[in-house]
Amino acid sequence: MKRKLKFNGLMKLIPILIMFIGMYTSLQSQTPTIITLGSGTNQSGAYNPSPANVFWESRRLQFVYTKSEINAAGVSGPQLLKAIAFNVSQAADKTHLNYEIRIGHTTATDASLNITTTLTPVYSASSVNFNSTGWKTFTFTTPFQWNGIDNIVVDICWGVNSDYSASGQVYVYTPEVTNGIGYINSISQSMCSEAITSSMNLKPQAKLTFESTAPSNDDCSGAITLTVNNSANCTNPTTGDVAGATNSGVTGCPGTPNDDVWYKFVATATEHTITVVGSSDFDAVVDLRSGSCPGTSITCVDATLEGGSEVINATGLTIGNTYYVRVYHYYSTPPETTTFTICITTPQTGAAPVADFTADVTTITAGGSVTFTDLSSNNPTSWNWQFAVGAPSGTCTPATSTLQNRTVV
Ligand SMILES: [Ca+2]
Ligand SMILES: [Ca+2]
Repeated sequence: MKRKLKFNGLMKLIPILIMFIGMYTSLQSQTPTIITLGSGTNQSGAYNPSPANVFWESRRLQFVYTKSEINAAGVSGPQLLKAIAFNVSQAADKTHLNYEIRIGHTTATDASLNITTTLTPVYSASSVNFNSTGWKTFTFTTPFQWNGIDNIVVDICWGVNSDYSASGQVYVYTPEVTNGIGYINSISQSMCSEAITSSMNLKPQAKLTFESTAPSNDDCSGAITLTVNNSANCTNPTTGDVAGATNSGVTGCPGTPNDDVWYKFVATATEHTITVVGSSDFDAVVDLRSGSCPGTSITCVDATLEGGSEVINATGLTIGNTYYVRVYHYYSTPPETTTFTICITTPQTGAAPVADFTADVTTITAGGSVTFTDLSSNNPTSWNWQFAVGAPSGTCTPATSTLQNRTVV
């Protein structure tokens, strides 16, 4: 009896623990993630290049944070990079003028060469002071959309400052990183457009603030409604995108669903065809589900590779019921192209349509109207109504119609 009670208590605890873990995971995906890159007590030096140094009136700097070190710190892209902070070890006693931070994607892993990639301006200020030690944060006016694939180059320039001194240091990677920072200096003109010419082993420690860019249909509750095509032709495809999507915690299909997105449709026939066509690098996995969110899997398909078409021929559907479709990229690493198209069509069974209809009233007076509603089976694609008045004979308006449903006077 005692063992049984203990067992029951444990069984109650497990769902509560699972609930808390679930809440924590969903909260985590909504809030910014701040990671710290680099550690140790090495400093950049009173004369050397760093984001805080004021020994030269104008400087341009470049340094690279790699995808692998960002991933290792717990962030997988694509994500929005919203802020960067540097750990000031010695305050600068002069002011930086015209301070610019630009960010770009690069395959370079260090600053040994001038990096010529497209740079996005993310922060600009007419003056900046590194007048105290500790973390100095720059919150971007334009966040940078990191693709999650390339490394990130940070490009900083300023000047021309009105004065200089041998001050302004930051903590750098310890042990030192070869070619950790690239630079070019001037005492008299802005270096912002000049190519980097030199490098030192002084990669600044940094805190990067990322934010998830999850799409609205990242979870089942945000499933996007799809238009059902009533023929076998797809005239209303919907374009989807898994960029920024996260794991919805639903298992049971092939591959890694760490970027699944959700759709839903209302069955208008007992059979529908679901077709998902991946873009060039997108290897789709498609999961058809019934019931309330997240539902129960009816079937998964994963018959083709990148850029292929995945097709589910669903049968035995209940007309009027809502079905969910989950789509994701097979691999755990993000695809280079994140989009696909999805379409719901209605196969034509080959059986001839059987005409049937209903009318809202069966007895009317002269001048009254009747609404006829189509009840034909086997998915007719066209209609041809002929309306006439019996005894005493007369005419209807209209006398004929090709609409599916029609009101007649
Ligand atoms: Ca998801
Ligand atoms: Ca596939």
